[in-house]
Amino acid sequence: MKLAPFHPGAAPITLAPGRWWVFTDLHLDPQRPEEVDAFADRLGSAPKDLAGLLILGDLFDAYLGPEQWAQAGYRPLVQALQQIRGQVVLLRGNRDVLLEAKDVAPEGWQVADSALMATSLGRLFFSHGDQFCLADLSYQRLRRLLRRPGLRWGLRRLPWAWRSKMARRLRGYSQEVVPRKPMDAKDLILEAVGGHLQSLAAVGAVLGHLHLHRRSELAGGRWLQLLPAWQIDTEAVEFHALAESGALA
Ligand SMILES: [Mn+2]
Repeated sequence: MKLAPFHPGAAPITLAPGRWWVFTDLHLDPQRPEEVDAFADRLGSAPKDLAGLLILGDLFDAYLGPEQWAQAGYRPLVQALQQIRGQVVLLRGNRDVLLEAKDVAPEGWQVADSALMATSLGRLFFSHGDQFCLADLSYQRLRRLLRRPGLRWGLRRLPWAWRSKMARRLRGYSQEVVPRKPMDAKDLILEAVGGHLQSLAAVGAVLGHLHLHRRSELAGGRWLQLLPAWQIDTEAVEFHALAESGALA
């Protein structure tokens, strides 16, 4: 099987100690306001002592640019994020690949591609996960293209209507009807996940993207946990972060 080369991308950020709430693949869209409201309500029940909220990508069904945060349909989401007392960390998915740190910096929220957390289990790696889907060669080509700064700069400056049309084309018909259907897991290369964990001295990876709930054991006692796509009744997955010991880089 021919595989695309793995690109680790920017270095992961490190998550602060304390309780973290994790969600992935919400695919929120103002066309489905009941879902935006349901997620906002869920965030409204966040514990007061939360260290942070971590979204593993695809918060949006499509992120077209910073204007989106001001859209009326997303107001409940924005207000709920503003109420979170801890940090808000948004990891980029393939549907919100155009998200930039500066878009949410005024709110004090962070944007990254991946994050590390020290836990009692060992160090955990969090990311969207599409970077490991190396058997999908055409997708990996598109993914690299969409991460070129010049192209991103240009796309973000296209008229809004053009960007909306492009997003609809990229989604395709079936995805539009079933936005969170499970994806083909054979594209995810477990060896690439294991190798990346080893390079980060991490024991486990927690990823989304495939919309599957699945645990895989990897070489060297390492493991991969895939989290399923959010649904209206999905509760947060909670992790407890410890302070990184001096021994960890
Ligand atoms: Mn995805």
